[in-house]
Amino acid sequence: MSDNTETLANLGTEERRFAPSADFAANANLTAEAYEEAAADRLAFWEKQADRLSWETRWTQALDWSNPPFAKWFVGGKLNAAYNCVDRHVEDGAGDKVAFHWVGEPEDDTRDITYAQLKDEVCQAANALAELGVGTGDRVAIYLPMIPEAVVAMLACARLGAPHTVVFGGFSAEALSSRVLDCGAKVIITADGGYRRGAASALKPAVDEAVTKVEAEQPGLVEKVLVVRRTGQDVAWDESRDVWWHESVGNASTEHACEFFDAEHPLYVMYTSGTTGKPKGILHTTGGYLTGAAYTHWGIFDLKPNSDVYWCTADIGWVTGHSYMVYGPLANQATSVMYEGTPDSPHKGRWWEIVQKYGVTIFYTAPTAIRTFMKWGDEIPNKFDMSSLRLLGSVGEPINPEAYVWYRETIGGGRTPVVDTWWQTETGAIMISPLPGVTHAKPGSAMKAIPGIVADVVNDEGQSVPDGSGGYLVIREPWPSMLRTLWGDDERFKETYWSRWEGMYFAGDGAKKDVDGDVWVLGRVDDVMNVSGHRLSTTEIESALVSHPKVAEAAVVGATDEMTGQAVCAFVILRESAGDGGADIVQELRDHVAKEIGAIAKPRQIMIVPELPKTRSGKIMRRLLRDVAENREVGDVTTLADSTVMDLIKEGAATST
Ligand code: 6R9
Repeated sequence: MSDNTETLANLGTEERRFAPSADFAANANLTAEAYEEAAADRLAFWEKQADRLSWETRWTQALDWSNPPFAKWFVGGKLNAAYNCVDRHVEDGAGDKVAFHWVGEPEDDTRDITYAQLKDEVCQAANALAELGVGTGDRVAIYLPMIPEAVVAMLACARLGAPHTVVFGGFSAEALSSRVLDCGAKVIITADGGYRRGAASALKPAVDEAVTKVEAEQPGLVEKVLVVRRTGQDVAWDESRDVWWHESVGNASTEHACEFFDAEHPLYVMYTSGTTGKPKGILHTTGGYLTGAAYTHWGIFDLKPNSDVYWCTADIGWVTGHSYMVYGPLANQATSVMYEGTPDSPHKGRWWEIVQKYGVTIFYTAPTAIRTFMKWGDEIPNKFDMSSLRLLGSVGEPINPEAYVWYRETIGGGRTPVVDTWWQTETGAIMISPLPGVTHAKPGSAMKAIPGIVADVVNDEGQSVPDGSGGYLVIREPWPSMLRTLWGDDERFKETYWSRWEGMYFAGDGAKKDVDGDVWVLGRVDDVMNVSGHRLSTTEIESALVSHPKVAEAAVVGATDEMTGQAVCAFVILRESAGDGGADIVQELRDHVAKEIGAIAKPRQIMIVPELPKTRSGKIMRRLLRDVAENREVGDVTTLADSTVMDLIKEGAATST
């Protein structure tokens, strides 16, 4: 990436800065001193963070890095993750405190769950799972909608030392079976169905199909399927295998003595989605992971456990749902909102209505959602009182500066810091982010590695690039919540993340350091296009397009081009207020990109489309757009949240180029 400095120079010239208010800064959990403290003695800093947890046996060594890249953190320490998330808060007298305000998709279907109730349910589920034969080290697959039982199931597994693998409820039977086979899960926890956009949709048939597939490959692997009755719809039933949750968990004792496990005991396996090839089972272990989740949730979200109401909109089947809906907030004794449905059901103001009703103070979502709300227009959020909000977060993709500013102004009322948090399934917890009480944030930049993390941007040779240049984003030192390996595949772990440069973790993102040394994540390196020998970032052009007042959302891909190597192809969703954009919309947008970035970045082709293809975790699947741009048969769409969008896009593309 050494030849790209001239084009990348356009990114990061953002002049706007958003500083926290004096009041926010004065009361912030994390202060600027933390950078110095961590730089002076990184391991001591992490040991201090590990002290946020309750340990049955204290560790003897903070880090064992004698066999890199296989790290051991808090060596010799013993703890139980579920105890840390639930029991200890009840023991501390917080049993009556609400852990979750659960909001079901049907409007009157809500439930407040206190820490004491959560403890009882987790104990019951742990007893029931033990009864079904789940012991320490056994794997359990969880395939559930966003209902409280999903959290209970995860914590019950953690309590037993049985690593869970949560599979997003929208994934197919195929995806479920491949994950069950890969990690060898003996029990699957599921539901009859869930609610989506006002209707019950079945889940159990996908599990039945998955079990049939698993049986064909590894007979007898799946011993039991534990089924939550959520919708009451009819289900096929296998008497020898299927067990109702309300019968087994419902009748189990609320007393369960927990065992304490080694800090490095596996906590969960999370499969990464959206890419081709066999899914990668990212393994997280107990002590380090929980330390990372608790520390970042406390520091980056500035959590005040006795006054905040925190809401992370991620699905539990995604790593963000693990670290910032379950483990981080519960370890910190937070009160959270958990919502089952989609943002537009039964109306497009549902999220803001929930913010108003529960007085949400901290809100964490993804850029794709923010851009969708931008498209729907300000009138919708403006109808609700959201003055309780004091901090906003973003994760999952680079956030375009315009979306950032809209989020801060329209949702945050111009008062809330916005933390743009960069991290990955593999990193377990936030790595690069503004500190909400310290950083003068730039819209579009994740800013700096948080205290305790040593990140850098390097060139092809692995050398640190100077400020003002682009390259590859790497992490130079191990950190507690790092993945420990890929489930059952140490070689692939080494090869995938650690082989490019000696001693550095690299997981595929390109980034730029601006003149101040702040980091701008450019997206996956395979999203970096090469047009006539110039490297252009898809994100940079998308941001330019989104900064046009008629544009709500844009996705850019590099399509093979005989003349230029790659050519820029853009797919654009217009804001509702822009109507059809007018007869000259394509020319107008091309000129706008030329003005914002330079003629080199002018899209060869701009297609006005009604939707973009996204994975269930909200990432745009550029691979599919590339198929359209290159006039190819569209490839595998099984990981799309809605597989019909490709038809809409192809129609749109045919009429608008
Ligand atoms: C947490 C999560 C990881 C990839 C990552 C990067 C992209 C995430 C980002 C971001 C720019 C941010 N990403 N956060 N890019 N700015 N704030 O999303 O995990 O699903 O594993 O995705 O997402 O490309 O490499 P995961």
